[in-house]
Amino acid sequence: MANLSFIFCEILMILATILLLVEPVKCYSKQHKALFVFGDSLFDPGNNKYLNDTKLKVVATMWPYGETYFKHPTGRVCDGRVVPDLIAQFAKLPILPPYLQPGTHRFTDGANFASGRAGVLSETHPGTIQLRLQLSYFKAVKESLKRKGDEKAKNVLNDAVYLFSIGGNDYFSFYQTYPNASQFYKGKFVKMVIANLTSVLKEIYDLGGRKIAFQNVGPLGCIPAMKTIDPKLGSACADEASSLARLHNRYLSIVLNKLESHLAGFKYSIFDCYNAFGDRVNNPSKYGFKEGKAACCGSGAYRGGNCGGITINGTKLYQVCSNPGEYLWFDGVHPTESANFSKASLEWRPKNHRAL
Ligand SMILES: *[C@@H]1O[C@H](CO)[C@@H](O)[C@H](O)[C@H]1NC(C)=O
Ligand SMILES: *[C@@H]1O[C@H](CO)[C@@H](O)[C@H](O)[C@H]1NC(C)=O
Ligand SMILES: *[C@@H]1O[C@H](CO)[C@@H](O)[C@H](O)[C@H]1NC(C)=O
Ligand SMILES: *[C@@H]1O[C@H](CO)[C@@H](O)[C@H](O)[C@H]1NC(C)=O
Ligand SMILES: CC(=O)N[C@H]1CO[C@H](CO)[C@@H](O)[C@@H]1O
Repeated sequence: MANLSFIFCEILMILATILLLVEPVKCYSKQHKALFVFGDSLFDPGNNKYLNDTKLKVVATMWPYGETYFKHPTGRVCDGRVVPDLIAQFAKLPILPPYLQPGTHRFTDGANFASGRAGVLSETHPGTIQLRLQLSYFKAVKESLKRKGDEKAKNVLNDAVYLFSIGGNDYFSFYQTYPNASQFYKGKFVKMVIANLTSVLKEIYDLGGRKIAFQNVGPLGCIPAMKTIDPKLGSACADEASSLARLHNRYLSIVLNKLESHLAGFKYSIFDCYNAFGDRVNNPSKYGFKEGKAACCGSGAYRGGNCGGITINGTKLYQVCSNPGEYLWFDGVHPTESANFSKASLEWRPKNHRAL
């Protein structure tokens, strides 16, 4: 099944907007802040189109991906904009192009390195831009900014917001390989993912990054794809998969808290995607959705598979809903653009966040 991970990011969007805009504007600089984006398909604006691996390339380059906003497939695994696009628009920044897109880039706006199917660990879907490779691209961006002057580069990097959505693919792969792993083994795996993630965060700090905004891992067991993979689930979620996300999220907040107390100037914020999304799956109408369990596009139980897949003699093997705005999920794994910011201000609960 396709790219994994998760999100529901309306709240993160608002949060990051607040981070970008509310901080007092320094008088010497009229420039907006940069946004650096690390992550998986939930944040990928089309980087995978430029990968060498053809299997990874084709994902989301077919209709109906892109139908709502861009009117053509862009490589985003969504009907419209993904979260970093919306955050950029909120913050009056241009939408960041994929980092791998050929041509010149204005890195003073930031860069988006996210890659569908990517994970924290290099073993997770090799061929994607896994987190360490994203970090090496960020280092190259820093070098490029330094050509405009060290001080300038330092200011851009210190003031920037670093957005993350990562981990879902590591756990989805782990779950598919070891559906019945023991508590001990699950704990070991989560600790390994977190240790790798922590070392990347420390390097970003050493390179000048200060403000980190995380979307935590969503309820993996509740994606429509899970119901297609295991039809016995019916409308229920696969709790074994979600339990990995819960464990990861618990460690993630501990680690970020530790980093904040040890590293001068380090600040973070977590959008609790797990609970925000879990609640929408079960109570879609509370949030203005008609359908929280089945996807808009796909085949099989709950349309969990094969969105945008092959056509045989003119007949598609999947169905597409006519109003993605009524659905929480666009395909078996990814939310619709409508899982968007409209109600975000109501949902934003400051107690769940640490304002940057
Ligand atoms: C694709 O392959 C070329 C040639 O091996 C290599 O230079 C390039 O870095 C690769 N691109 C990516 C995104 O891995
Ligand atoms: C995992 O455990 C469940 C019951 O808890 C069982 O039905 C299933 O067959 C097991 N799967 C594997 C691959 O062992
Ligand atoms: C990162 O993950 C690899 C497996 O991909 C593991 O061997 C290594 O020990 C981890 N690194 C850290 C710092 O934990
Ligand atoms: C597609 O159409 C051709 C010609 O009508 C036919 O020979 C072929 O069997 C069809 N393929 C499938 C998979 O239905
Ligand atoms: C479900 C939902 O809230 N959809 C909204 C998403 O945002 C657009 C505006 O960008 C609204 O028109 C939708 O109603």
